[in-house]
Amino acid sequence: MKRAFSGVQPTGNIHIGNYIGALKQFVELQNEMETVYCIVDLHSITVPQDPKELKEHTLDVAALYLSVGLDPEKSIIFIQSTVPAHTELSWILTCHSYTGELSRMTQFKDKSREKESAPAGLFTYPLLMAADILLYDAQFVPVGNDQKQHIELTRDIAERFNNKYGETFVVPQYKGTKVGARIMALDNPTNKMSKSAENEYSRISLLDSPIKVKKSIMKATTDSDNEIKFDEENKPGISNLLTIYSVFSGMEVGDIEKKYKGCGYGQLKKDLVEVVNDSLVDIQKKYNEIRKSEELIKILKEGREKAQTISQKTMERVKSKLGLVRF
Ligand code: AQP
Repeated sequence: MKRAFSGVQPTGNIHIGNYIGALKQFVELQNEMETVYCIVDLHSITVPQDPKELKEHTLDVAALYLSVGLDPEKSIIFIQSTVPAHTELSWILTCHSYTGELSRMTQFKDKSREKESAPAGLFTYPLLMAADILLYDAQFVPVGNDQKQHIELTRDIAERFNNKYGETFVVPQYKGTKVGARIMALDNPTNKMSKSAENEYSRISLLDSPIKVKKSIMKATTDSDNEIKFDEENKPGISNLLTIYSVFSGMEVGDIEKKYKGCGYGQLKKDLVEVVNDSLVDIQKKYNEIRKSEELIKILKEGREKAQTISQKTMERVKSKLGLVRF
């Protein structure tokens, strides 16, 4: 049986980029293979977090996992910091990787730019991510394409370890979605949509009100020629809106282009508001039911038990390969 592993940081409201690039794939994969999904709270503390907000956001993400369609009968769902093997393996991998390869990670360069001194955790973050994945013998990692470089690093580390100590880790593969592996910011379609961007209208969060969705889409930056055509290089704004339309409506981009031939951007944007709001209504309804329920904690506890069982087996294998005394 094949297995997929992935996670999302509880750093704020999950946006439609996270949904399209990652969560939507999580749900689809549940029916194809074993799936293990966590809320990566330890990743989020690589930058300062408010403790109260972190707690709330962690449970928010867990509730959103369930609201978008993750089924605890099919997927293991848990909080990263409740399974100690993640940090344990992370240290072992830190001792088997090089500062040179970590210095090449573009996300580290982006996030540490303009900082006089960056937290060490921001630098070693890809090793915690490698540990997350390798603990579960995952063949596939469904993520947005901003994470591709981290998966490559995970592969390199796993192969290096296997070559040195004999077969230990499954070497994982990046699994990207065909449409929407990188959703762009609405106010600047040359940047990726991001939770931490200052302008709240640059993104649509899954818990946004219909009015906020409308404002964000109607304000979205497009070009001036008013032709509805998918051309990421020359028309990134309208191409991004077409991608979002396609994912939420289930229509092919080509069919959307045909539908709006001769129409202006205003019409497309107006209809897109409706398409997105229709989908968010269902997610938000489920979210409001689940978020405060006791069921949520029960699911996370059960997920933790299952994750412990799998990760402990991997740790035993790794420790015995390394010559760490076991009794
Ligand atoms: N714009 C995006 N398009 C497609 N996929 C995306 N992902 C993130 N942004 C986009 C994917 O969402 C998953 C969860 O991301 P994360 O929470 O681990 O952190 P991130 O990638 O750093 O997401 P953000 O929203 O951009 O947060 P901040 O602003 O805090 O950095 C991952 O699979 C990611 O690829």
